[in-house]
Amino acid sequence: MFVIGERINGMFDDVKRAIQEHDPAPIQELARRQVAGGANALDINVGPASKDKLGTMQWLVEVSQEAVDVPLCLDTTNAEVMRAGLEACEGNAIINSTTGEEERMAAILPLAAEFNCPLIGLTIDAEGVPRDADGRMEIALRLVSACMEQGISISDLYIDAVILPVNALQQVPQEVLMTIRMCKALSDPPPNTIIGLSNVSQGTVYRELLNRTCLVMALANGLDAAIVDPLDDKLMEAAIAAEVLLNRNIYCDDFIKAYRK
Ligand code: THG
Repeated sequence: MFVIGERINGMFDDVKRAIQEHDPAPIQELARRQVAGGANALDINVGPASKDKLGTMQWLVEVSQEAVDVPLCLDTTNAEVMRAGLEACEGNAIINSTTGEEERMAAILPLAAEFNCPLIGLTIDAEGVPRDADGRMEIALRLVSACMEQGISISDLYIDAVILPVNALQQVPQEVLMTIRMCKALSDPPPNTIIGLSNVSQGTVYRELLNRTCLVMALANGLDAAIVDPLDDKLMEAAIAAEVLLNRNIYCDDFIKAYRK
């Protein structure tokens, strides 16, 4: 599984405070700890409260890449903020994200082509998140077609079936799991699949238990990547164990130690 660390997000109080105080230390500490915990990339999201979203995105990119060497996953719906983040990236970037709406794809897809980077496509359109897997697949197909038209390789596309809090709509996780499975038959080669895992447990008790159970189920359905909290040891260990059981990693007796750096 390709692990994208979720913690550099202005929705967290510690990150919000660091942004307000313009203090790079907490951001860089989170960057290092997430990579040490197994993150292959870091999500960068300025958060809902940020006034100067463009400047904050650039600053978060600059301070994060001083601390670590992994790709940064730029998490914004705003094309100008996305471009500013991409221009600030010295290394590889991932675009997070576009929806399947025409105007959104028209603004974001050319950036993926110009900066030659992977792209996350949410199965959301003007009506929002579809009720079931079929609705999500319709939008996924639109995203695949649009990428083909723009000359973006489908192996650079990550379809996000949009997991939502299970306490709000309990049937969502199974529709997401089915979408993940169905994506593998969408094209040849198929797009990759991803979820923003922690959404599933927002506002619930036993958050970590729901998160790691959901992640294992998603992996069993073919999930390729996830935006997760890599500081959650039990989550990371469950993912490693699942990948051994799914024959995605070669088995060895001390596999947890072997796979965690
Ligand atoms: N898909 C894609 N990108 C995404 C998401 C997605 N980016 C954002 C989000 N969803 C994934 N990241 C998070 C980060 C934090 C939380 C959930 C998802 C979270 N935060 C606490 C909360 O809301 O309760 C914050 C409170 C706190 O602990 O301080 O749960 O789906 N492509």
